[in-house]
Amino acid sequence: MPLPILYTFRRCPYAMRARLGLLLGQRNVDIREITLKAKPEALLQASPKGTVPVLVLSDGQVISESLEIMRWALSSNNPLPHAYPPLLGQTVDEQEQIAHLIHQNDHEFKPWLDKYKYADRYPAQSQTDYFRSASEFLNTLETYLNRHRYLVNDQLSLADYAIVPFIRQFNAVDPKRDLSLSYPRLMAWLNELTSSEIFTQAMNKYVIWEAGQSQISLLDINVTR
Ligand SMILES: N[C@@H](CCC(=O)N[C@@H](CS)C(=O)NCC(=O)O)C(=O)O
Repeated sequence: MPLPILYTFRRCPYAMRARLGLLLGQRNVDIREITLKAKPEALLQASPKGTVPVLVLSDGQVISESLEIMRWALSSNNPLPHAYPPLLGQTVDEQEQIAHLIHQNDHEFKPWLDKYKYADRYPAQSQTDYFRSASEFLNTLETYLNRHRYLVNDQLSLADYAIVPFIRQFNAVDPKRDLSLSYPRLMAWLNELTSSEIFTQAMNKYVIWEAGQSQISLLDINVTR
């Protein structure tokens, strides 16, 4: 049975989210690292909208949303389902909180993050204004982390893994700005998650895929290091 294929781009936080989900679920995939400037034909054929990540399952089914890839990776037909209820939320309330936080990240925070990161392309407001607008989400996360160790409760959930690549990107925009002064809990959370083994594994660098290249499997990290 061929492995599912993951089209991915290391600098894309959505793609990192998918890679984290697949690692959490211990789902092996054939990694195809791409660049957005030269998207391979095979990716566009699988998913004409042309965003990454895209997962092409062995039966041809295509999943082209990062959160759905995470959920697929942690779904109940997984060989280790007992490990996942805490990640997916154990109560309806937790499940709703996870979905709500990720929705806020993707639809409110991410557009501000892009403007803050590429402020020169968005001259309507200053970079400081974009920083301020984006910070509203950081305030929300800091409040949650004041209540418990991780975003939803004292255990890591899908929300932590789905959001951390975006906070990492935000924090990297201006290394001179010390976010730990205003967001001490959030920055401690960021450090903890980004120094974890699974994150390091997700950030592994791969050569850009070319048609005909031999398979590189996500779980076989010795091949890729
Ligand atoms: N909602 C999508 C968003 C994915 C997305 O926007 N990815 C960006 C890269 S971070 C992309 O592929 N953009 C296409 C392009 O820039 O051509 C998901 O969650 O997977």
